Amino acid sequence: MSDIEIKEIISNFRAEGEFVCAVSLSSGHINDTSLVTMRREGGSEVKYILQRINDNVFKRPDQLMENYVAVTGFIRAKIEREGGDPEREVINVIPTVDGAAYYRDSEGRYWRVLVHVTDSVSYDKVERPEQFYDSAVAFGNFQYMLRDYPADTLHETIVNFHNTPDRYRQLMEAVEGNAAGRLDSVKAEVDFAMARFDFCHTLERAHREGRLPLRVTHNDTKLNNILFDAKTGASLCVVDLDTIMPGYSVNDFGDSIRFGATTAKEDERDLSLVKFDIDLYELYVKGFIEGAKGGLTEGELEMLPIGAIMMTLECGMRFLTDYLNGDTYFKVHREGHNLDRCRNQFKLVSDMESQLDQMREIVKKYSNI
Ligand code: GN1
Ligand code: MG
Repeated sequence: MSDIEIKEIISNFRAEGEFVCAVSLSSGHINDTSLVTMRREGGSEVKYILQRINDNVFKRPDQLMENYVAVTGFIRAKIEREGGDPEREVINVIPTVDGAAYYRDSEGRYWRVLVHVTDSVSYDKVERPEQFYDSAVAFGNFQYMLRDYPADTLHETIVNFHNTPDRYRQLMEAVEGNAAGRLDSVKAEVDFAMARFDFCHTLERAHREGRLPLRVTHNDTKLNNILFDAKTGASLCVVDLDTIMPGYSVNDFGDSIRFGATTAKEDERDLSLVKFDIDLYELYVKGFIEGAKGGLTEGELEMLPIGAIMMTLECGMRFLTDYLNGDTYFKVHREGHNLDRCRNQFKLVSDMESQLDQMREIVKKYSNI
């Protein structure tokens, strides 16, 4: 997007200062994000995050922003009460000049502006083990902070988002449709998923049987959705709140393990470099349980390892589905990108399955189940 376009869009928000420049940030798979620099009178600079909300993925951006504002407001009030720093420990939404949470341009596109947290960084891969531990405490604490949030007032921004049986069904539909004509090249991956049809139902079953409660969950707990302080290295806040919905805590746990407890990035093609890292898993278990401050039930603790396998399998199936559909959902940056991501995730699933007993032992070590 051009600077001129960005300048015009941001002028509709209560952002301070005059537009200086914008750079595009490309790590997300869904929304388009730019970092915009503005200059205040007097010369000091202030930075904002401008995002175009992907309304192909999020059908109701208005509801999404309603969740966003309500949840960040709820967290901010708690931080203020506890004497924290509400500028750095929670994301702040800049309203439009009319006081709305998002702006709709003449082409019908949806935009939002967030305050950029100064001197903050995020990581696509664990660089130091402590980062992963800190992110675990942060996500565990996020769960804890929202424990008394009225979950039934939240909109379901993507229906059935982490409903694994439904993701399986979507995969079978994509296999059936073979829209991009790629089915022949992914027989092994489809078989891999089909062999786990029954497993896909494990969490839904546990929920029906009363062993897994519904919580307010983040649903995209990747390491790169945590901001760290660039100077001290401490974790600051949880970002990317688009998919906050009622869900299972074990899935929030599991998505972090999928993305972080591995020896390679999510799209590494050389599978000999992709291994489940059980030491990082252990660090995360410790941090998540600590961060949740005793708030997890016995059933939840027992099912943490299953959550890890489930989220990894589900994500792999989603990548495979998108590959079969012709890459219509996730942003791709090279030929076969979604298939590479799928194979990477399935390799991790196999690793975790073979270490399930150890994964369970580790949970026992840090909890009293
Ligand atoms: C997407 O937008 P981003 O990159 O944080 C996706 C997640 C996937 C993830 C895989 C709304 O997250 O569910 O786990 O890619 N978000 C949505 O990296 O589908
Ligand atoms: Mg993200």
